[in-house]
Order: sequence, then structure tokens, then C-alpha cells
Amino acid sequence: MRRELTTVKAVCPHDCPDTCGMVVGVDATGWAVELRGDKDHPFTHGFLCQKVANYLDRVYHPDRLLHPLKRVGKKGSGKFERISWEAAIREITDRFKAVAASEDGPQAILPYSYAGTMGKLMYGSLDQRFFHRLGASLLDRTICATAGAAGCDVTLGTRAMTDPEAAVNSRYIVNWGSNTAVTNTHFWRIEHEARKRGARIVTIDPYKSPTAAKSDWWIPIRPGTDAALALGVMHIIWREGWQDDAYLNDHCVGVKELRERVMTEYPVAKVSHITGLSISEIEQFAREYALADELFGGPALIRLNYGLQRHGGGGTAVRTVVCLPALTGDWRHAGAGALLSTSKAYSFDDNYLTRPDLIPKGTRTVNMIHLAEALHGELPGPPVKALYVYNSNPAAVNPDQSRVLSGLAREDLFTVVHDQFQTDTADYADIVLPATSQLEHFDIHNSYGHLYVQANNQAIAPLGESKPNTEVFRLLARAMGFEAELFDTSDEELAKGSLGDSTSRSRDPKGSDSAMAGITLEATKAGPVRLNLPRNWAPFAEGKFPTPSGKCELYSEREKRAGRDPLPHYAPPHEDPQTKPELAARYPLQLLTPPAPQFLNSTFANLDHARKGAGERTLEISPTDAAKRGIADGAMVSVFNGRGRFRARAIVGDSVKPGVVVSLGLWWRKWTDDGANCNTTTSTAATDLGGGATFFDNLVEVTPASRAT
Ligand SMILES: Nc1nc2c(c(=O)[nH]1)N[C@H]1C(S)=C(S)[C@@H](COP(=O)(O)OP(=O)(O)OC[C@H]3O[C@@H](n4cnc5c(=O)[nH]c(N)nc54)[C@H](O)[C@@H]3O)O[C@H]1N2
Ligand SMILES: Nc1nc2c(c(=O)[nH]1)N[C@H]1C(S)=C(S)[C@@H](COP(=O)(O)OP(=O)(O)OC[C@H]3O[C@@H](n4cnc5c(=O)[nH]c(N)nc54)[C@H](O)[C@@H]3O)O[C@H]1N2
Ligand code: SF4
Ligand SMILES: [Mo]
Repeated sequence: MRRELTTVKAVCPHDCPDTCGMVVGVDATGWAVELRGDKDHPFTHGFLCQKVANYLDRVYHPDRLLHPLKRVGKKGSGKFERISWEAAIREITDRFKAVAASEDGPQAILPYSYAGTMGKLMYGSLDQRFFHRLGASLLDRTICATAGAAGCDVTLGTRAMTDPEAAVNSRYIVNWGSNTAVTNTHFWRIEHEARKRGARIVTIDPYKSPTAAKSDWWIPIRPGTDAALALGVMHIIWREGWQDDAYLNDHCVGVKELRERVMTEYPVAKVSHITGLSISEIEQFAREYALADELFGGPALIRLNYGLQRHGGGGTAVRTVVCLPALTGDWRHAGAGALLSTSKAYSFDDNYLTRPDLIPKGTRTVNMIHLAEALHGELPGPPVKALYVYNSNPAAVNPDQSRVLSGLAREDLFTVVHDQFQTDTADYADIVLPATSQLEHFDIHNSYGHLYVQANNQAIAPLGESKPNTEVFRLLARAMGFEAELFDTSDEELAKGSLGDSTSRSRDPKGSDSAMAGITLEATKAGPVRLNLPRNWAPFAEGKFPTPSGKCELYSEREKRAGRDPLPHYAPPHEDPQTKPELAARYPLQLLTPPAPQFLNSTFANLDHARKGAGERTLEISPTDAAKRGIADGAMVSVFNGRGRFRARAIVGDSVKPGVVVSLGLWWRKWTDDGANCNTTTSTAATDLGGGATFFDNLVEVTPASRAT
């Protein structure tokens, strides 16, 4: 007999553009027994990806942290004993008070968080209020998206966006540095719907990713050279007269300057040399892209993602690629043009949630990708004496892993880690705090891949003594003696305030900005609510770019004033064999380390079924490069550079061209035989715009493991 279940509407919290609607079935004892996709969700249509389909295994996993812990062994040894919440809060606040009162002051305390959950409340609300009130160092959250955000901003004044649901009407879809089939599966479904109606799907990626393999055409560009390809395409468009002069004249600035730049500086032969693509591939791509309407019966869309951003020139690459839809006039059509992120379509009141007005003047900002430098006292300002980590696993995800670990191992560093599991980072903590999962707390979500707002209703009671992020910061604030009116606000009140339904809001998001108009908390608790935007939303159909000029800025005065090139251009990777031959002589291969489909960055890598699905750590290498090094298919290899090394099993095949190798991540070191993951080799050098991470800008050498030293 089927038990009576209460159904609760929830939202997948993971860092993924899809932001799926979920339905949780809870039995009479308060146990979640079912979790499925919400069929009524207009974008995610009731299916969940393979990572979350068995989500209850994660929620009820025997390894869930259920009590606060205090370190008893050496740092990193993972030896802890149980303590009470009261004792944990006292230890943390005693330590914070002592550091704040010392000559180094509160800036010697560094919060470190990213997107373990994308919920507005758990991602950034009372946590940031607390650190702002404390006067701790600020954290620049650059590890993922800031290069592209900054690049888009230069050209468009906001992110590249269009109505994702309308992309079924596009007839030429370019996955540009995007493994859409894996990282954005519900949009991949839309691409296929478009394909049934005649669309051609193309993927630009140095790696034959699952997306590239399933596309109509894989364009295997050399890593970090996307700007050059885009400039070459512009050259061909203007040479052939395929440009949309009306759109360019009415809605763009700098047409003449950009045309001059690409006609003189980016001839196709030069672009071919830089990108490693043949002249005929470049000519064919430019023709198909520019003439999509004629050849395939509709407009073109570039589904731009993160792969091309993770290189030294990643910001400018995005700035350059998002100029293309202005040349073709594709911005005129809904679901066409370019799509990076829809996050800017929302107008949540983040200032109300995080209260930046509380930040003491002159507080320093630490770029999170420089955690290694911060922990080794190499940044301006006071040394970092206390670190508070939540929503993140920096020991696995941060670049320059060996130095992150040696920093975390400092005996004089006081580290708190709040997580659902004993991660590699938690092994280095002094105090570990147990976090609730999405089923055990309330939250409210925007999305960066669709246009719906939805609340996540709490389905079950917190497991063990786990607590949501917001609750921990209420306790910490109380123990620090901070103002009750700043912290004694319930999660639902916070959510209301973020929607503008609060007397304490910092502004009215419903007034001048109509996208959130009419959206109430009650409505979002019942299910997804579409932003108040027209169906078939095409934000730049009539120009109206939120740039200083109000136009699409092919030429940027702002960039000029900042002392940078005002025009799109190709900036080579920091570690490029063409421009750094001396480095490439020692480390000749460009290593890409995107996540394995079964993992979400390092999340899920501790679950047996995910690890089983991912298999072993692998290194995909071309037959040419393998033969040169005496590497047979299936052999163990050592992958290394001046920063570090890790082991992997070689897959010799055609998924990469000579000169490129791929190792899918992101493993926890405790599940590896050499205690390292791919981030031992990655560098902390930043992107040209936005201070972003350059994970894929990474020269290495590979040798058979037996010969490695
Ligand atoms: N299953 C799964 N889904 C995820 C995630 C996950 O870890 N697992 N992560 C989520 C997060 S946090 C993010 S940010 C997104 C990321 O979403 P995507 O950007 O789609 O994912 P990546 O795999 O990082 O990179 C995409 C592709 O870019 C390619 N690439 C690398 N360098 C270059 C280059 O120079 N030029 C071009 N054209 N391509 C390049 C890589 O080979 C890779 O196949 O996915 C989200 N979704
Ligand atoms: N080499 C290489 N490195 C990469 C990448 C890559 O492609 N290659 N990808 C990069 C990208 S795109 C990103 S976005 C970053 C991601 O970096 P992170 O945001 O650190 O991502 P995760 O590895 O998913 O770790 C998130 C952690 O948050 C915890 N968590 C989840 N929910 C909660 C909660 O409610 N409260 C608390 N306190 N904790 C919670 C999870 O259990 C998990 O341990 O990694 C980057 N690192
Ligand atoms: S990780 Fe992404 S695709 Fe998977 S269930 Fe969550 S939102 Fe949906
Ligand atoms: Mo990310």
C-alpha cells in the first residue's frame, strides 16, 4: 500500500544555470521518501540531471556532518571530537574578538565562500551582513564568472542575455566554450527542439566534450584564442558585406573603428595561425553564422559559457564575442544574439540582504583566487589569522592547490568550516560546523539560465544538529554582541525584503524596475513565477543597451579611460606556446580541467555512485603527443608543471588535438592515491578583466608515471 505523502515544492540549490523545480514527498514521520523534478516547471519540465536524480542519497548520506566538531589531531589529519553548538560559537567568537582587538584588527579575519548553494539567503545575506558589521576583509568572488561578466559589461552594459525559452526559434546555435549537454541540460533540450525545426548545432571547444560530440559540427579551436576567431569572423562579415548596417548604425558606437581594426589586423590567415583552425573552417563558420537566416531559415544564437573565460585574455574574449550579434543584427530576435547569464534580469534587493553600508571605510578586498597568497601573508594589509569557510571547498577548487594546503596547514591560523560533509577543506579546520541541506531549510532563488523566481520550501527537519547558514550567523552575531535588529530577522522576512516587500528595504525593486513587479513571496512558495517580462523577450531588439552611451559599445571610452585598449582584440593566454616558447619548451601541453559530468565542481565527488560513474582520474591525449612520450592507452601518467603534479590514467584518442590535454575534475584529495587533484597544477594568475580565475590557462608536461620523479 502506498503511504500518504505530503508534497513540498523545492528548488535545486546547486551552481547550475538550470535551477530545477523539485517536488519532495515526505511521509508521516517527517522522512523524505521521494524526490523528483517538478513537471509543472515551465523550463525544467520535471526532469533532473543524473547528479540530483538520487538526491536523497546525498541528503541522508551516512557521512553527513551532524554535530559541531573540534580538531584534536594535527592540521589536515582529519581528527576531531564532538562539541556542543554553544562551545563552538564561544570558541569562534572568542577568537574573532581577540583577532579584532589585536593590532592587526578585524581585517585579519577572512570569510571565504562561493556557490555550494545558489539560494539568495544561504549564498549571501546575514553571512555578509555579519562580516560587514565585523569589519572583516571583503572577498571578491571571482572564481567562476567575473571575467565574462566584466567582458559583457564593456560591450553591452550588462550580461549577454535573451529569453532562453525563445531559443527554439533560432536556426544556428553555437555552443561557444560551453558543454551545454552536461552543464545546462535543460537548455540542451531546447537546442534539440530547435534542431528538429531545422537548426544546426555547432560547438567551439578545444575538447570533444559530450556537447561537441553530439553537435552537427565540432570546431576544435586552440585554447584561449576565441577572441581571434571572433575578430576573424568580423573580418569576413565586413569583407563580404554581410553586416546589418541598420542595426550597426542605429544601435552601436565605434563601427568604423572596429571595422578598421579587423580589416587591417585580423586577416584570416593570421587568425588561422592563432586559432589552429584552417582557413576553410573559419570561412565556413563565418558564412554559416552570418547567413543563418538564408541558409537555415532563422537567426543565430551564441550560447556562450565559461570555458573561454578561464584564460588570461578571457574577459576580452567575451567582450569581443558578444560584439558579433550586433554585426549580424541577431539581437533583433528573441532567443537569438548571445546568452551568457540571465542573472541581471532579476532585481533582488541585495543591498538589503548584505548591507554593504556597514563596511568600514578603507576595508581591503581579497580576490578569492589569491587564497594561497592570502594565507602565506603575501597580500597588502594584515596577515590572515582567521578564516571562515562556507558554501565552498577551496582545498579542492582553488588554483595552486599545494600552496592553498600549506597555507591551511599553518598552526597559527584559526579556521572554521561550515559544510554538509567533511570535505578536504574541513580536514584543515579547527572548528567544523554541520550545515543543513536544501531540504532542511527555506530559501528563495533566481536563476542564471531562465527567468523564474521560486521559493524553496523546507521539506524536513534539520538532520542531527545541522543548521542553515543564516541561523549560524544569528548565533555568531548574538555572541559578538551585534545589534539584534540587524540579525534577528527570520528567513521568510529576509526573503520578503529581498523581493522588496519590507519596510527595511534599501530601495523599491518594484518601482523603477518592473521585472519583479507583482511577485510576492506567497506566489513563489507555490511554484515558479516568471519575471514580469514579455514572452519572447529580446532585451536589445531596439538597442537600449545599459552602457554609458546607451549603445552597444564596439568602441569603449570606459576602457580607454581605464588605460586599456578601447577596441576588441586578441590577448593571448598567460601560458601560451606561441607567445611563451621558453615556458612551452619545458611544459608544452595546454591542460584543460573542466568538471566530470557526475560531479558539480567538487560537490558529489564523495558519493560512491558519482565516483563510480566518473571512473578514475583520466588524461585525454592525442595519439601524436602520446607516441612522442611513449604513453600507451590505459597507462598511468604523471601530469606536472612548476606548481605541482597529479596522476591520471591516459586515454589516447581523438577527443583532443595535438598540444592539448584534458583531465576532468574535481576530485577530493582524500579519494585519490596521491593526495592531489588537477588544481595542484593551475595558477593564480588573473584574467585581464574581472580578476577571474584562469584554470584552463595552464601549460604542463606529461610522462609515464613510472618514469616520473
Ligand atoms: N555536471 C555539471 N554541471 C555543471 C557544473 C559541473 O561541475 N558539473 N558546474 C556548473 C558551474 S559552477 C558552471 S560555472 C558551469 C560551467 O559551464 P560550462 O562553461 O559549460 O562548463 P566547462 O566544462 O567549465 O567549460 C565548457 C567547455 O569549455 C571548453 N574550453 C576550455 N577552454 C576553452 C577555450 O579557450 N575556448 C573554448 N571555446 N572552449 C574552451 C572546455 O573544454 C569545456 O568543454 O556549469 C555548471 N554546471
Ligand atoms: N581546475 C578547475 N577548478 C575549478 C573549476 C574547473 O572547471 N576546473 N571550476 C570552478 C568553478 S566554475 C567554480 S563555480 C568553483 C566552485 O567552487 P565551490 O563553490 O567551492 O564549489 P563546490 O566544489 O561545489 O563546493 C561547494 C561546497 O558547499 C557546500 N554546501 C552546499 N550547500 C551548503 C549550505 O547550505 N551551507 C554551507 N555552509 N555549505 C554548503 C557543499 O557541501 C560543498 O562542499 O570551482 C572552480 N574550480
Ligand atoms: S544540478 Fe542543475 S540540472 Fe541538476 S537538478 Fe540541479 S539545477 Fe537541475
Ligand atoms: Mo562556476
